[in-house]
Amino acid sequence: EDGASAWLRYAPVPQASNYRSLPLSIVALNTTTSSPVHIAGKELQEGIKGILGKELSIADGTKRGSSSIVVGTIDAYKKTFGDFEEADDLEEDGFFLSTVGQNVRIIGQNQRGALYGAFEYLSRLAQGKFSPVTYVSNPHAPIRWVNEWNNMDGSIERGYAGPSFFFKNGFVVENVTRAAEYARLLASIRVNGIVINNVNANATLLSARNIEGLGRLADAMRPYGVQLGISLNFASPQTFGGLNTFDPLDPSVDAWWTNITNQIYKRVPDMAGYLVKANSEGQPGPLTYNRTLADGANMFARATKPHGGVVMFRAFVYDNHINESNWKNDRANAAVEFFKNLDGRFDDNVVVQIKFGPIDFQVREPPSPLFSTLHNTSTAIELQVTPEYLGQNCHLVYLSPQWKEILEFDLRADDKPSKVKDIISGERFKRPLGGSAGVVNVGTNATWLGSHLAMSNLYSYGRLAWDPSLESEQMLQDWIRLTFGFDRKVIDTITEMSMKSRAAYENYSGNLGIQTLTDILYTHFGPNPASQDGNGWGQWTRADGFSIGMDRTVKNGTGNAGQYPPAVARVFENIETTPDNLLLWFHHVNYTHLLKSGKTVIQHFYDAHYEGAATAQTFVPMWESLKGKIDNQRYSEVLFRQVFQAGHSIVWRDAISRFYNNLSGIPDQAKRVNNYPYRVEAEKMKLDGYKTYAVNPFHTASGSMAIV
Ligand code: BDP
Repeated sequence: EDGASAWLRYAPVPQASNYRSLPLSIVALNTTTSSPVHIAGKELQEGIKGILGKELSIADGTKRGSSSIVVGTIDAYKKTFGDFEEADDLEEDGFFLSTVGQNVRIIGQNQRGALYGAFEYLSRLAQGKFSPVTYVSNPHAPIRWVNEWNNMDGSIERGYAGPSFFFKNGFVVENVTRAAEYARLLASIRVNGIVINNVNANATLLSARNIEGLGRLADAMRPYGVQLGISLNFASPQTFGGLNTFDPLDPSVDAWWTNITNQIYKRVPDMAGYLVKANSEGQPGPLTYNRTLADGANMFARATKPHGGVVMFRAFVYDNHINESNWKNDRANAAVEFFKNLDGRFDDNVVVQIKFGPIDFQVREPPSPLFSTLHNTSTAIELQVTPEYLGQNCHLVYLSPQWKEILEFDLRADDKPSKVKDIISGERFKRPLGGSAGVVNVGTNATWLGSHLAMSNLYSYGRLAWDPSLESEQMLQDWIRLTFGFDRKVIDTITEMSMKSRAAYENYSGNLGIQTLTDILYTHFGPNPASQDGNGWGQWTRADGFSIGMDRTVKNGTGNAGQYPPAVARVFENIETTPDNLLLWFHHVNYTHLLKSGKTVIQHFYDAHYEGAATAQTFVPMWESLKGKIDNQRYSEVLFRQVFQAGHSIVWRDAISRFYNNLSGIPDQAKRVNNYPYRVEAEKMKLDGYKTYAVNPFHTASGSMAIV
């Protein structure tokens, strides 16, 4: 198996013969070929054939036989079969599923909901969950989108699974088959929107030829209830439209956007909306003209409003030339500083899309304080499914535990319960819109993400967007059964590896909230702690020979702790109450500072790195124990990645330990750092055709030498 069917394999279930009460036919209450309800009927037919080996006919009439699976919208159902009170609680996109009695009823609040219900029923069957159930399932939030950072030339920013299937050579692709397949995957996890191009957007997306292409893509994804959205380049009226300005308050600019928006909606009448990255990392924006971010966002809001579109305006606004010499400067403060005075000044169809932490998808961050600052503005959380700073799918890192940590965090706004999940749903501050955006970056590689095991992240992203109260392990095991089957050992082993994976990665990369410590200048992949300081990007560690960490206290530091509501601010302001895993995020301490565990910071660094790398070694034999229980292709492709991770975790371990050992001059109590008795250094071997090479940074190879 090459992974292309992901969790929709519809593999036969062993206990299928126990399921005697399967209805005899499928009744889809919509006969239009490209309607989601019709698609749901087809999906049920195909799925049941695979899972239970039974061919069901699809009845095109409106009559329910003596035993059938009925799928349709609540309105269509009532029209055909009369009143139906059981589904009165349905909300937008929600569904009712009942498998009690002779008939299975899958009733959506809308067509999309009916399709979600069909996927839910199939997921139950595929997991051997045959017992009768009746329930309504409604979404936690209306916006459940993915962002795909695809470039027009076909490359993907921070994508690790090959080139784009949306764009090639500057244009939307002709063949949209894979886009439709992806929409099907997304529908099965109840994602309802997709922004297909990079937030660092290219204005040529707005050409007539590309608008036609957007129409093609939207047509391919619409049957799955997935609405298309696009990222915009703020300067388009000037760079693409030929105006001499892109000032959002200039009437000609406003008119230009209205006109282009109308053209797009003419071809894509149900377009989800726009995503905008402005005044961030060199991107143009309203600040160029001394206009506010709200002025910028509202310009797009006005253009999309008549069409029912939303504007996702990113809170990731900062200048990447921050002056490091000023101790008070802090990139983590930027979002609140830029947005706090704009609360209530955004139009109703604007949603501020906030990265989960104050910096940038690091292995551990506190939640962004902006979630608790905006009370009169709709917000969404931005998560990264593509693990840019977390091993780029060459390492196994199951991300759901990290996301849950943020979603369940209680920010105590106005001293009232204020979990992030309830803020982004709109519930806490009574906002009409809100939800999640996951940066996924699938590519043409058959596995979608470049790694079979990484698909648990996409799966759980969609499920959490629908229901953030789900447990990480429960979602993971659903995914394992659907992806690899029922073997107990397979389920237990992949569960154990995945549930240990985030802690392992954190242990051998950046500890105690110091951030991931990847190379910061572009790749964001391997270890390079030195690169964090001495640049304008603001992901600083402020490490010197004696001490380390960003002092973000109000008392002595950058004041960031004070951006949180008082109850939370107190915890982070005080070194005693700050949890160890965020110590260096909020405080600057000596390497000899004692943690709550009784260890010094530096010894914790050493120990954690050895522990994390040791855990990564165990993933290899654990995976090998599944040989013969998983098809050969997926078995060997995963093994390849696990072997790589095992090796790379040692590179991480040694690089970080050596770097801080060198900087602090404090030895490892266990005498492991710089002492590798069993290691054969490549440069010491007899070299035939190779030359030695002094690596930079020095700590990324033992002995600081490599061969090339
Ligand atoms: C950074 C990524 C960069 C993105 C940026 C963003 O390295 O590629 O453009 O985030 O989210 O983490 O805009």
